[in-house]
Amino acid sequence: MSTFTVLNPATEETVATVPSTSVEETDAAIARAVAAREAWRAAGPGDRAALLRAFADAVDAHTEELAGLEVAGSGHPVGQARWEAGNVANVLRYYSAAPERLFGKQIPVPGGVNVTFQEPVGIVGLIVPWNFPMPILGWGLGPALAAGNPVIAKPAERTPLTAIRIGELAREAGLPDGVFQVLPGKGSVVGQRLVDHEAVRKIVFTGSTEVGRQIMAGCARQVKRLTLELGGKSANIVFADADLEQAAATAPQAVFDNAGQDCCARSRILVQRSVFDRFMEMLEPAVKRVAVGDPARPDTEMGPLISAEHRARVASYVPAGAPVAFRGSAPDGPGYWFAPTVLAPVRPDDPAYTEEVFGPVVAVVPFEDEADAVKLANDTPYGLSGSIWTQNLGRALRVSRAVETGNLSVNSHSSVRYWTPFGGFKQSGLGRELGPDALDAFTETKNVFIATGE
Ligand code: TAP
Repeated sequence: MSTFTVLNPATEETVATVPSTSVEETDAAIARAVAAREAWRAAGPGDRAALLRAFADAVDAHTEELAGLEVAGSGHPVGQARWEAGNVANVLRYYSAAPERLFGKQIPVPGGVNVTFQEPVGIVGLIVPWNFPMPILGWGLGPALAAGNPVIAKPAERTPLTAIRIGELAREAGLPDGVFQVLPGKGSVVGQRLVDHEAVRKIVFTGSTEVGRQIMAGCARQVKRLTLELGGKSANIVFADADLEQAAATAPQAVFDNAGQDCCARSRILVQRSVFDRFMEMLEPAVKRVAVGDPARPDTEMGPLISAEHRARVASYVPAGAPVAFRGSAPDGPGYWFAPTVLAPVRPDDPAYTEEVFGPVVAVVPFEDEADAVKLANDTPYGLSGSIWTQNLGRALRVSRAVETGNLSVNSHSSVRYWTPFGGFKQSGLGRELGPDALDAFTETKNVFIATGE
C-alpha cells in the first residue's frame, strides 16, 4: 500500500503517515456511496436534520483534538485552528435546518397545476485545498448532506488529518455507512477519478485556477455539475477620508492571516495618494507587531508556510533588489518561515503585484481618485474579495458596485460569513457557496405538471 507523509511545517518533523487511496479504492468508495444514496435521499427530513446536529455536536466536542491536528499538520495558530473547527460545527448546524425547509413551488397553469421538487443531485465529490482544510470541507459538506447527497471528500495531500478525523466523527455521530467518506490521496488519482466517474454527479472544487480549469474540462465531458472556488488577488482600497488608523491596523490581518495562504488575502493595498505616506507610517508598526512563531502558542498570530517548495515559490516574488519597504519578523531554524513583507513602490508589471503570491507579501500602490481606484482594483483576471475604506456612504456603495469581485467588506477587513453567499467573479470561480441559497447548488429542480381536467 502506498503512503504519504504529513510534515509539521513549523518543525519539519513527521506528524503522520497516511495511506494513499488508489483508483480501485476510490471506485469501491463510490460504490458504497451509490449503495447509500437512496436511503439518504429518502430519510425523513427531521431525521437528516437530527443527524447533522449530532454530527455538529461531535465536532464541537472534539474541538481541541481537531485544532491540535491542524496546528501540527498545517501550522495554523491554535486560536485560528479552534475557530476553524468551530466553523465546521456551525456550518453543519446552520444547514441542519435546511432538510425541513426544502420547499418546492406550486404554479397554476392552464388545465392544471405544476409542482416543483428540489431533488438531491446525487453523489458529490468534494476536492479540498491545503490552506483551510476544515472550513472548506465544511462549506461543501453541510449543504450537500442537508440536500440528501452522499459526499466523498478528497483532502489535500499535505493536510488530510482533520478531514480524516471529521469523517470518523460523522460515523460516531450516526451518519449511515457510505454517506460521508474521506479519501486521502493524490489529486491526480483520487481527485481525477471523482471527476471522471459517471456515478459522481457533482464536483465541488476549491483550489488553484489552473487545476480548476482542468477540472472544468473534465466535468464538461459528462456535463457534470460543478462549483469552482479559485484564486484571488484582492484589493484593500483606502480612501483619504477613511479611518486611516483602523485601516492600517487591520491591513496586516487582511493579508497575513494564515501566512497569506488565503484566497481572500487583500494582497494589493491601494491607497489614495494624498494620504499614502501617512498610511505607510501607520502600517509599518502594525506589520512589525504581527506575532509570528510557534503555532501552538495561544498568542501567535501567524505561523509558517505549508512547505519548503511553497516557501521557495513565495520567496521568488521577493528577489534580491525587490522594493521592500519594510518587513515583520520570523523565527530562525527549522520550519518554513517567511516574514510579513511589504513592497512599495512596485512596478505595474511586477509579478508580486499581478499574480497570486499565496504568502505573506503585499504590494502597496497609490491611486489618484475614485475612478482610478476602481480601474486598478479591476485590473486583474481574479475577482474574489476586497475591502473599501471610506467614511462616505455613497462612495462605499458606488465602489462596491463597481469593483468586479464576489465578496467585499466596507470598513472591515473580513468578508466571509457562513450566513452569506460566498464565491468569485471572473477567474476566481463559478457558483456560490454558503448562505441560505447554497442548497440550490446541491439540488435539481424537478417540475411536474398535474392535469386537473375540467
Ligand atoms: P491545487 O493545487 O489546485 O489543489 C487543490 C486540490 O485539488 C487538492 O486537493 C489537490 O490534490 C487536488 N488536485 C490537484 N490536481 C488535481 C486533478 N488533476 N484532479 C482533481 N483534483 C486535483 O490548489 P492548492 O495549492 O492546494 O490551494 C491553493 C489555491 O486554492 C490558491 O490558488 C487559492 O487561492 C485557492 N483557494 C481558493 C479558495 C476559494 S474559496 N476561492 C479557498 C482556498 C484556496 P493534491 O493535494 O494531491 O495536490
